[in-house]
Amino acid sequence: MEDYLGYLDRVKRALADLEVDEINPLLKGALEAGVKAPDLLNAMSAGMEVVGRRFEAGEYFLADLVLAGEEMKEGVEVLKPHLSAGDTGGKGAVVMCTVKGDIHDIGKNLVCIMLSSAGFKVVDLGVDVPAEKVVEAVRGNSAFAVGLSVLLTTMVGSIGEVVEALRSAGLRDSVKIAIGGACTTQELADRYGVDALGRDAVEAVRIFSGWAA
Ligand code: B12
Repeated sequence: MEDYLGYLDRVKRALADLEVDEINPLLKGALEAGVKAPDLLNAMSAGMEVVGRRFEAGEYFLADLVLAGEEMKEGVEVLKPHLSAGDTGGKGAVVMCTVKGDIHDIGKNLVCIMLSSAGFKVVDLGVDVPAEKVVEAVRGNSAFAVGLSVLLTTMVGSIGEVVEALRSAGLRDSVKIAIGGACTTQELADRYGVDALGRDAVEAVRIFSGWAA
């Protein structure tokens, strides 16, 4: 048990300290030792939070953030085969994206991975996505829900644009909408009339599973 937690702690610290060459061998070793992939994903996420705090404290710079983002992506590639439970997307389709004007995708990607390993068909539209693209994807995939990632306070208006576009297309009543990301609050969710706010990828799975039931 101590070993198990030890692995998680080392993964978290490797990401937080930007030890680029460490992370992949560490993840592989941990998987071989029987550490579960979702736990490793959470450990990386916790490491990323430390990176965010260090950036805010002026200890890290933008280049460090980019490096951490790359590290995170590479790590996720190692974990991916161990996360998807041979999923068939049987729980229904969810459209995910980062809203227009925002290019942060680390959190969104984590949510996508967790949702698809929970059995959803995830239609990931990427970053900086205009509202019309969301409408098209909902229609084209008969999606029952939309997940919007928003990290920039200046871009919260993009949430309203998606809600409005779905309403104009006559789809708002058949689709649930969740938001998440650093700058989202319950106040914001209420303001734009979205159905849920999720704090992390685990909560995202809980929210969408509740709607799929
Ligand atoms: C990494 C990072 C970057 C990287 C992004 C790399 C990438 N590929 O994503 C780079 C360097 C490119 C970047 C750029 C910028 N960034 Co930046 N960035 C960050 C940082 C440090 C971490 C974000 C992150 O990845 N967190 C880790 C992930 C795992 O967490 P998460 O995103 O919150 O996601 C989790 C949950 O929120 C939730 N979740 C997320 N989405 C969703 C969706 C749904 C539906 C649900 C249910 C849940 C959910 O689940 C996720 C997993 O647990 C944050 C600091 C912070 N505190 O967030 C600043 C931050 C978001 N950035 C900020 C800024 C200002 C910028 C820039 C404008 C900087 C600049 N001057 O150029 C640009 C923006 C460019 C643009 N147009 O988007 C500000 C935003 C301030 C604000 N409130 O508006 C922050 C808060 C930093 C700060 N304090 O100044 N950034």
